[in-house]
Amino acid sequence: MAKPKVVFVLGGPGAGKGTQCANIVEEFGFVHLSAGDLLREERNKPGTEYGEMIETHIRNGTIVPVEVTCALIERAMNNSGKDKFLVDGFPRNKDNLEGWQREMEKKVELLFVLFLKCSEEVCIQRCLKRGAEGSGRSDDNLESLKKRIQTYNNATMPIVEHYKELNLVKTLDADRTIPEVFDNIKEIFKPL
Ligand code: UP5
Ligand code: MG
Repeated sequence: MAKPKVVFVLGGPGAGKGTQCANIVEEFGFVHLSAGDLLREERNKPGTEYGEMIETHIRNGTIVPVEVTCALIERAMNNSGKDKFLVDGFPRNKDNLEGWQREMEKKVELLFVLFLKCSEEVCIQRCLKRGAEGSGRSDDNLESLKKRIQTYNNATMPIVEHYKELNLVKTLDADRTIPEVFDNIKEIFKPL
């Protein structure tokens, strides 16, 4: 059997990863797995041993140990019964990358990394707006956002650079409108 196909979707907080993944699902039939959504879901499960640990990381914009995140991603892949995945917001640091390489790299085919490049100001404004509109996310506040941006610059950008060296990164200007960004995305996904 062919290996499942994976596209990593990376970009700063509020870059539009979730929004564009939803568009890709609709038009190209991928399954969307947001690592952040999987962690929030796990956090909210009654009786989970990880709830507090996950919430502390989310509020502080730091990154949950890969053993937890990678297991959630693998389980969601297996439970879906599908074979094309958008893995959104992962891998975001060296620990994530190494854990993925240990556990998953041989089991899947990584097609490419979709990198939504977005300016810090735009990222912050979008998340603050979402918070003001009642997202309920405990990290959509200025204090958490500053930490999320810092982690993104210090820990996640080196992962993007790692994949750039492997010629696997497709970069998009994500400061633009949702349909403008998606037009570019379509050009990338159509030939697949
Ligand atoms: N919006 C989107 N696109 C727009 C556009 N082009 N123009 C105008 N508005 C646009 O979008 C954010 C908001 O902006 C929405 O209101 C949207 O309508 C609007 P969204 O699509 O949600 O952006 P996204 O990039 O998905 O932003 P998100 O906040 O989800 O990104 P983060 O990477 O910060 O959040 P994530 O959920 O991935 O992670 C949260 C935390 O979980 C992390 O900080 C970390 O603590 C933890 N985590 C881990 O520890 N490990 C992981 O592997 C993953 C997460
Ligand atoms: Mg998201």
